[in-house]
Amino acid sequence: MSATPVAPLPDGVDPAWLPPSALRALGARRVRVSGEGPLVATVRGEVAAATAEHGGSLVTEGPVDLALVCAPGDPDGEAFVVRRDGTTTSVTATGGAGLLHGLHHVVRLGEAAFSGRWEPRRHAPRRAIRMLDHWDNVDVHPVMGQVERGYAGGSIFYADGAVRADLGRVAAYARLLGSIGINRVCLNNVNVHRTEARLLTDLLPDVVRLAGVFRPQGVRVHLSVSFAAPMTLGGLPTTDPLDRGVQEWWASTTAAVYAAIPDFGGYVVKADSEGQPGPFASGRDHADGANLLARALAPFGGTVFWRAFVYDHRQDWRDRSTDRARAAHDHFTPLDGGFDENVVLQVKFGPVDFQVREPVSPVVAAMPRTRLAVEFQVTQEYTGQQKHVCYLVPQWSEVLGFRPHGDGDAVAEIAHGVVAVSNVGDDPFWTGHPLAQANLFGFGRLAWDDRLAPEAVLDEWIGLTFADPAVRAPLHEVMDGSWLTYERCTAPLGVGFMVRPGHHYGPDVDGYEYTQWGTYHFADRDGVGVDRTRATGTGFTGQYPAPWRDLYESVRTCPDELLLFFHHVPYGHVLRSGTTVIQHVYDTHFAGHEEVARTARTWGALRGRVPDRTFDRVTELLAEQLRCATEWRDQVNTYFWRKSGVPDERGRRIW
Ligand code: GCW
Repeated sequence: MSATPVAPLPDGVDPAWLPPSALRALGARRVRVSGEGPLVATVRGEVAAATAEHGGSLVTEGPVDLALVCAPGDPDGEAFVVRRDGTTTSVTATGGAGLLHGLHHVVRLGEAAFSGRWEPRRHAPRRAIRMLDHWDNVDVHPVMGQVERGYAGGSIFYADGAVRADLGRVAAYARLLGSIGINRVCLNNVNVHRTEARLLTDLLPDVVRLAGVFRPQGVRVHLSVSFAAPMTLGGLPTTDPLDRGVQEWWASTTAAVYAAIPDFGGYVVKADSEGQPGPFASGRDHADGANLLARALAPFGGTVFWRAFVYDHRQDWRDRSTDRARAAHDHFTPLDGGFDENVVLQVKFGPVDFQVREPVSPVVAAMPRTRLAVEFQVTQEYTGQQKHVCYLVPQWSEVLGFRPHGDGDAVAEIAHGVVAVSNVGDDPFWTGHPLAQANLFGFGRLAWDDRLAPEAVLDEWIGLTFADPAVRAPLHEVMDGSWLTYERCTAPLGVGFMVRPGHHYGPDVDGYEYTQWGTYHFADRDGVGVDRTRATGTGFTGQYPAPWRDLYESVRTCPDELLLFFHHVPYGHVLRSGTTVIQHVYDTHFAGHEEVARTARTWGALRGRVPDRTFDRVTELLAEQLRCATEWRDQVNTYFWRKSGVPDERGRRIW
């Protein structure tokens, strides 16, 4: 009856949503854990620690309050059944992973797991692929730092040019991920630099150590690989996917990985994108490229996650015929049906780049014969960089619930997986902003079940994280609507960007307007927005099936929040809401600023109710958020007032 002790939290590190208090209800009970295997040992370790802390006991016989039973059946099963008979609650699963998920289900229920009568219920994840990608570099990159788009310090995996000797922090992270049902992690940046490429070869023994830390939590590890590796690491003269030597190199390299890590998950590839090498160099397409790696992985059950983020990043802003939003669909839909079974095409949720508001990528509906994963950013590159409160679960929930064909399946049902870029670093709070922990938690919960309501997910997070029930209502006030507040403060009506090029923080209305990146708003004295219609624009609306192709095409039916993504309209254009575009810009920026000010006041009342250092950190960051909201308000309003000459009808101060 083995038990794996719970990894101790390194000194000074915040317990996130698993402080000892979160396990109080379970820890006060008599609990039995039956079954064997590494994940059952993890469950037993959790129960041993919780009962030792809270006065209950881990027993092997006699009556119990909670029975956690790993029964014969599919050992890889992730589902569990929870029931209550008389005074005993039981969780039954056929696999260790299912039992671990069941344990954490009970933890989330708290006292409710041990009272009342309820019907037995089976819980199963809505999809098998629930993954976090880390954009961590081994070395500190001169421009991007150690974690690309990381806002929580350095990497928890790497330090001083190598995998850390002490993986205690990683063990604590793995436990957090296991508790929310994340089952795959990619360990390095999709932009694969020189040292990081070697994780696949001579640095592999260190990857073995990392895999060993994630395994007891049911998480398989992946590596981002460079498509050029046969040349850069293997010394071959080509990377051509149809070349025998290249195929053999990938086959033998991959076999060596599996010899060391039998449950290795597979590869993640960013190819022919933003300077990363890919199959285009040999005149091949992305199916050739993806299948090359898929065939190397297939004998071992591995998967290649091939990113669809392919576009021209050296565009001429004068060229109105190229539309970055079109790129993924243009490149990939002709290849539908050409990808091997173990390829997952990883598609960013929107057609451009993780903006606060974008339509759902048309690729999702257009590749029925390809396995797809939808990619989100938990890291807040464009949503406040973990300096601002921005609870993103409502955004992800909306995307996953979107029905590309009007009726029929939602994105959540079409996609085989959901993947997100992690927001974690070596910051004591894990995520820089303590409240950004809710995004990490929420991503896992939504990946498991996209039908969960964002407020309910937040409620779970609050209940686990904070011992004082009085914080619940104010925290909902601070967080529930924070994504929409963020949208009001920043680029209006789906037009996107308006951030400072490079670091992407703070307002800079024209920052990207004359760049090569393909992200423009086209504001002039008469109007603003990008014409992506079939009638007069780039034709992007035509990438959607009915009804959206027509709903987006017409200014009368296009949803307000996406109007400027699809249309260039005069400032006086009247939105479906009844206000003009220009007045909407003013109103939302004044409102967003006021909402941030109110948030700061609501938070201020929590002093003494949350841990002091959490209180202080959030308070400090809210001051920065308010400063930034002021800057956004004044720059955006002033910019559009100067362009349009239309005054605010309420006469508020514009500069
Ligand atoms: O959002 C953009 C980021 C890049 C990132 C790229 C990608 C890893 O600005 O930093 O590179 O997307 O998703 O590949």
